[in-house]
Amino acid sequence: MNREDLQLYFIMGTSNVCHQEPLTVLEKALQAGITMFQFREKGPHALTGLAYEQFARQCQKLCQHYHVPFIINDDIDLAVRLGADGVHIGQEDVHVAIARKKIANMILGVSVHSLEELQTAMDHHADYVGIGPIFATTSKSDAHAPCGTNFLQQAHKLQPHLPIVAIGGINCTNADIVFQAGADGVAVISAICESEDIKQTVSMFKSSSRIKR
Ligand code: 3NM
Repeated sequence: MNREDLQLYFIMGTSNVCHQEPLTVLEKALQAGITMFQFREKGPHALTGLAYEQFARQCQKLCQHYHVPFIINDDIDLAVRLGADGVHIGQEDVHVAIARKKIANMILGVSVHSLEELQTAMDHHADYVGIGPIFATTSKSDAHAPCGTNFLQQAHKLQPHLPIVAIGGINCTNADIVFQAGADGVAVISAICESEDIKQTVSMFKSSSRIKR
């Protein structure tokens, strides 16, 4: 994985999309130039069983067509079964060491909220870390309180070679703040799922990323 892959990291599940077909939204986002995709099927109405796996496979096929890494949230077994490009985990869900063991050659992304969690992610060779929520978000029911950019700045200074993606409440107008704070990329759900013009939204994010320090 290159750190450039994190530039505009789109995350989606069926519950994040209301007015269009989820696969249509994903394809528009891929056409517009997202650089990474995370399959995150969560929430009370999330697909399960066969429908869940079929939807994951359809998302994977689209990502492969556009040569964009396909990452699965939390479900390591599904990622292995599908031959996904990687997995993203929260440290409260599964221990990083266990995840790394199961997916030795795949991309491993890990959420970190403290210096201790950052060290654990480093110790077990996470390929990138996710830091957030930077701003308030309504897309994750159990999100921590917004943390602003201080921890992001601190993590970037301590580990300048570690790829970092910022997440939580990020949109076209505040993305420049997180790029300036040292993020390699922004991970977004609602900014793209709720966009009326995905192509324009993606290009606005991409111009924000050019001001990275
Ligand atoms: N993880 P939006 S915040 C999936 O802080 C997720 O770890 C977060 O959605 C974290 O771009 C979040 O709509 C939701 O705010 C991001």
